Amino acid sequence: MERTFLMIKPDGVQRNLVGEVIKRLEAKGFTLVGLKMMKVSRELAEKHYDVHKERPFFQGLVEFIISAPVVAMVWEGDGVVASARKIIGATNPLTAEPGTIRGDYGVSIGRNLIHGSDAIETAQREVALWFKEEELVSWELAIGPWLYE
Ligand code: DAT
Ligand code: MG
Repeated sequence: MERTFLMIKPDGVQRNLVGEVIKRLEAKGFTLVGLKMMKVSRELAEKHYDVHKERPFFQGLVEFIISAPVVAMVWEGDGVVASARKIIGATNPLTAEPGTIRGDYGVSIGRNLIHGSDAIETAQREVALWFKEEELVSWELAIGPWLYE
């Protein structure tokens, strides 16, 4: 089953949006299979954002991610990688559509509340980077037949 990695960034935690984010993904019908609050180490933040290491915002981004706790999550479901990106919205909250998390709650690109894996291969890498296998719980939604034909 497809899985994606989502992280509520320090601003999302400080703004008390943890419940709101989880609510949206749960209500959609995806399954939460991993969840932990953590202070992120510099090493992990740098690895996570490795693709951006040459960008001018990289250092500030890493400092921000390690500045306060985050909530790391793994969600499961058919098409969850792309669908979660839609629920999250565009990178810049000012252009993100209303109805998306960033579109509803954010005003600046450096405070866009949440991270979501951008492709299936990225998701596999990020899930493995953030979670140990034993921290992930496979379980079946009892309402499965009411979600999937
Ligand atoms: P996304 O988080 O939508 O996948 P990304 O991978 O392009 O976006 O960038 C990772 C994060 O880096 C993004 O969530 C916020 C920050 N960021 C991106 N572009 C930025 C910019 N021009 N200025 C400041 N921060 C930026
Ligand atoms: Mg990205």
